[in-house]
Amino acid sequence: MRESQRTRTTLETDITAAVNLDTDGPVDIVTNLPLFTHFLGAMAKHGHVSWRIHALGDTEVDPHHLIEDVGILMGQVFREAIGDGQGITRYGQRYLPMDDALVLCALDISGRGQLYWSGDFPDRDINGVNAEVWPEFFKAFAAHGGITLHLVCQAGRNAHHVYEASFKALGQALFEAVQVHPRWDVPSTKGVL
Ligand SMILES: [Mn+2]
Repeated sequence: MRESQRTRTTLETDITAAVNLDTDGPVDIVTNLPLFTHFLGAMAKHGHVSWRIHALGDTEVDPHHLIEDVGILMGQVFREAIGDGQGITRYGQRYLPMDDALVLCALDISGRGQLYWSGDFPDRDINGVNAEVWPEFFKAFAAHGGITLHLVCQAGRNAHHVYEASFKALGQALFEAVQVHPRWDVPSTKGVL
């Protein structure tokens, strides 16, 4: 089984994150920001991966700390679970529609973590959470997961739909990228990711 777990406690957040890439469940996500819990649950459900995340953050200050730090920890356990990447597809992509929203996610488990965020992501609050925090999650996850991550908002007016579609698209693209082919070795001409 490709799995990993980590706990990280700072003065701003207290987080335990665990992943198992080789099973659909359990999915167990608890945070003190229900909207974020909802989005992470969608990512896990549609990613067919067992994510267990228990996270508390100082959201009374700003949801930013919680959202970024969960991204950091999820990236770290993902990278540990992938290991040397023996036999993985490496690339994954998904166009994810959700009513008016259409989001493209294309990613490469490259070892070089970087978010490329483009298109017309709505700049509107959802239930008091400012839209500027969402790219911070994806940026932290990409950086610490060693993932080249493109997210492109192709269409969408409703912020809830667009950002939920982004989490689902990431889940689905990751599912494709982590699939293992028994005949493949490490999918890099360099021999390492
Ligand atoms: Mn929703």
